[in-house]
Amino acid sequence: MKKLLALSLALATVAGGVTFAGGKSDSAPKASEKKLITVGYAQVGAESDWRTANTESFKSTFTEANGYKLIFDDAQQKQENQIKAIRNFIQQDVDYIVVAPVVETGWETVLSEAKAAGIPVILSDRQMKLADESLYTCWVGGNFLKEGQDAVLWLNTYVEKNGLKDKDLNVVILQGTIGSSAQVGRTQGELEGLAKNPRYKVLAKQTGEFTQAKGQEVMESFLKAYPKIDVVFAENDNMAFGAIDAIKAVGKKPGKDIIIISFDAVHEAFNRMIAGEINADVECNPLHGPRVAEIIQKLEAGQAVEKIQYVKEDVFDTANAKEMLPTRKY
Ligand code: GYE
Repeated sequence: MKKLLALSLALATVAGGVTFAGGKSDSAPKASEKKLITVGYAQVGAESDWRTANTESFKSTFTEANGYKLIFDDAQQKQENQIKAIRNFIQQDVDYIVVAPVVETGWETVLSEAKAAGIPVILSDRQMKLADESLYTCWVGGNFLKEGQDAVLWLNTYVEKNGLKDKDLNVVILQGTIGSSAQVGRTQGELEGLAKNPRYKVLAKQTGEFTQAKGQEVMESFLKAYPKIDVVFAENDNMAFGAIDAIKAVGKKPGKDIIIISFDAVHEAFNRMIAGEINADVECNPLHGPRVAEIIQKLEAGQAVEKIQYVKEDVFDTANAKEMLPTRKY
């Protein structure tokens, strides 16, 4: 049998490189012999708990056992590094390029290069602003504008419930990386929502680069400049953690003297809500690895994919944090 198989295989090869498909157990390629799908992931950096969970989601999804070879690049929050990484992926002729773009603009040239090389580009997490939408296949991530709006809606309800309706409330905003779609959407949602109530006064907004250290630093300067701050919007949890330290350092109680509304809803933020230090947290789901894998599998099968795919997200607060924590995956 073996000899016969070998002979047919040789004939098939001579006949034109056709893969021999007879005799199931003998000839079917083993999982390890199948061609792996090579995916280059241009990641933003490692600036936050959210980002760590996102990286982990990609690394645990795009494994050899699952049929992938992942080339992972950490851009340390710099667009120029991401552009370099994408050029490297093109040079290595990867099958797919995935990008979580640091900022929204400035991608036309490098994406045109990927297009010319025939490599599909999938955007994940943050979006790009492009004149030519054909430069990427699709995008999957959170609805940042809605997140900003939801944060203000939560504040409106809180104000109503706690009899603060007739009080003027001074607000400061710790923004994410300026020009990132996560910052742009959240800030827009916050400002538009806050503008609807003349009792909300936005004292200042400044970037804390989505990091705990910078969030603390900016909050310290806000506390020095403004003696009465009532509400902080922190555009991610790590900046909220930094703000909490800054508030404690001036002898005030985070969550009580100053209302803190944050974004992401990572594990540690739930602990802080349980401790009463963060009042509310707008969820942003980082577990995009399996979502991107599903997109790639559809593309491999020649199926159409939706261009824009929003992930459903909730809002949590001190009232349900304890009950929800055990169900949280990041
Ligand atoms: O909120 C923040 C991270 O782009 C949604 O980036 C993401 C944001 C997330 O650094 O923690």
